[in-house]
Amino acid sequence: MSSQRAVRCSVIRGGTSKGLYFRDEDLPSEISTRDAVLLAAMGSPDVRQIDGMGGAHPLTSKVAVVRRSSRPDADVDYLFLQVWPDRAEVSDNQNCGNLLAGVGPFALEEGLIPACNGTTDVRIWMENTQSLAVARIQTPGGQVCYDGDARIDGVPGTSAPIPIEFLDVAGSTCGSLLPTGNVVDVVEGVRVTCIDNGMPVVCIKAADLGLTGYEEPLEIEANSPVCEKVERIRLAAGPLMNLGDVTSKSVPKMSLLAAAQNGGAVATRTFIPKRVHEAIGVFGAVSVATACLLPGSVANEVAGAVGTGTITTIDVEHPTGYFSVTMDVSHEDGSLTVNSSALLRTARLLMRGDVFVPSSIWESS
Ligand code: NQM
Repeated sequence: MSSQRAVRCSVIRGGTSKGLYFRDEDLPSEISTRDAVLLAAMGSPDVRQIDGMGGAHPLTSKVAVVRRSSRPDADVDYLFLQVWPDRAEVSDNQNCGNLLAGVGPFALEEGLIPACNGTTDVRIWMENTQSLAVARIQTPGGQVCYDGDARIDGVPGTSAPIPIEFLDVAGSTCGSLLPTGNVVDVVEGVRVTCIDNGMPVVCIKAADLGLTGYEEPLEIEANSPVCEKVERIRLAAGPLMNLGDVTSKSVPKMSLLAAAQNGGAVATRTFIPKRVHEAIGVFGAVSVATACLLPGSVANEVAGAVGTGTITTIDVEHPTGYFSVTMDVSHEDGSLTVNSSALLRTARLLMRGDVFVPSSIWESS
């Protein structure tokens, strides 16, 4: 028997992240063995992930597991798994809207669903948050096309556009859009807005932590007093947001807000939750954009009067540009209902083949 086992997978850049995409049937069904295989595939735990495929950052140490869906309203099921670079842990407690962008192309390339001539709408059941997304993939002649003129900040060049729509992500992790029941809470002496429109996020004014909100991510990561304060707020906010003890969880994300600098609604620096994002996560941006529309929220105080119409586009600024979220909302008696959200991503298939893991790990179960 060979000492290494080949596991079929693809490497795809999805939005501003990158990960390994597996068909569900190609991974062990037993979860602890599956996680051991994924840790070995990525080279975790090791800050450099030198013995695996991971890119030594949470944004490049991600996994998508995809299968044909048995749901009548979906084509495929997508499970997102975060493989931590520096610890032997694989977690399913958050969704990832960036890897989501690669799910449609992967499903089509793998023949899990047929492609139309022109564009193909792929209905994706997001298992982590038990909610649906529809991604429109360019498929001229029935082939996935990656070339195009769509540009997203945080990725060089241009690619084929992948518009994605969400109908029902409000409260998908915490149970409600405002999980604490309040628009504003005071946590560890700091005013915050806790929100979940696809991702649990705590919005904080950067100025309340002594920052401008325009610092570079590495500069913020080097500021230990700020990082410690943000983590204390996160640990206290977790149970208030129905997330329980979040010590070793990747949620909630912590978004520090300041007045927009480049014509957007708000500027962000987002802890995910220990590293500071070079951009902002997809559902992170959707949640911050929603908070901007919420009268009385910390984000609304920073953003001012934005998006007064029913269908409105909010540009969330981040360290490498901005992220546009288009939202269909209704306001009634000061409360906000989100009917749908839509945004643009791109993706590109980078590699298809086998990743090798020690056979002993696969056989460990
Ligand atoms: O919020 C980073 C990313 C993400 C997740 C994060 C994401 C999302 O940029 O939907 O996309 O962990 O916040 O990929």
